[in-house]
Amino acid sequence: CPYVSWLWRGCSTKKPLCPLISPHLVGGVEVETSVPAWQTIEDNYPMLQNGGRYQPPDCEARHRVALIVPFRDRDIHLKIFLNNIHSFLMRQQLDYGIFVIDLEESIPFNRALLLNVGFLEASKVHDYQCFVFHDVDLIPENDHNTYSCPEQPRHMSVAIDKMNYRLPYTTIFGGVSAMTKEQMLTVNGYPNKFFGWGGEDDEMYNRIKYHNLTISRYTGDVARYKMLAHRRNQENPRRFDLIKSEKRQNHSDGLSSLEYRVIGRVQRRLFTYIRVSVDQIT
Ligand code: UDH
Ligand code: NGS
Repeated sequence: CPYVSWLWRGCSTKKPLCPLISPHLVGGVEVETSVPAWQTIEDNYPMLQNGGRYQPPDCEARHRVALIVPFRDRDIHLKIFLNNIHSFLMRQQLDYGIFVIDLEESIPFNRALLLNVGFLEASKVHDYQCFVFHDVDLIPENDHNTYSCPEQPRHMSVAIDKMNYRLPYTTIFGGVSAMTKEQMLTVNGYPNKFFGWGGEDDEMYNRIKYHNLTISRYTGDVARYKMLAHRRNQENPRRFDLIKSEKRQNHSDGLSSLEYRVIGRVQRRLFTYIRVSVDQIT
């Protein structure tokens, strides 16, 4: 703290607020699809704190954002995702952390439950205001697609290359979506009972609507994503019945009824890894 400023104004170490529009944005970005070694990716990001956390060095971020990635056995996708997403988020001058949430393999995959776990676990380590629920196979192609949370829940993966950059249906809320802490608490998070593929995002859409919220979106020229190749997982044959029964029960299964055990937690340079187990809920 310079002597003169200390004498006249008191010394403050507080950084100025980051500008409304980051000067580091470049617009369209070429997705890097090579699959480097873990060490190589880590070496690309010496500025990260352990657990995949970052704050802009020269200004106070306007948004504190946790990225929650549901995960099972997609290491190649995870490497490509992290190798691209860190530089993308840094250019947006966010205070962010990346949380990769995995489920014990004896239990059928449950994307929605893992998103709830990620929300709760990330909230324990930092005062995140905004949660971006992010499939590992979607890589953003334009950094004007700001990872922040507006007034209404935001569906972010509007235009995906594999879908000819068209929205498949207007109420879709899967892929990548952002909600504030308050919105997540209002809707009681995601449902916990959707084991297997499909329906959990439609159920979240129903919750959003039930609570008089609406979905917001950036335009498709900005909210563009590349989808990494993978096979379709086993569909959950019960998903339509589950959606109906959630409606009957006023969407009450969620954060408030979630029970899980953390069976592994590792703070890696590029992300926080949390592995959980649950009893299969019917
Ligand atoms: N996930 C895993 N492992 C799994 C299943 C799901 O990590 O075994 C996670 C991952 O973050 C993934 C997300 O859950 O991105 C959603 O699962 P998904 O990618 O299987 O579901 P999606 O609806 O599948 O994206 C669309 C199938 C498109 C197939 C196109 C074939 N050409
Ligand atoms: C719907 C699923 C959603 C899923 C979406 C993906 O049919 O969970 O497909 O659409 N809903 C149900 O199965 C009830 S896609 O992007 O592949 O066109 O997210």
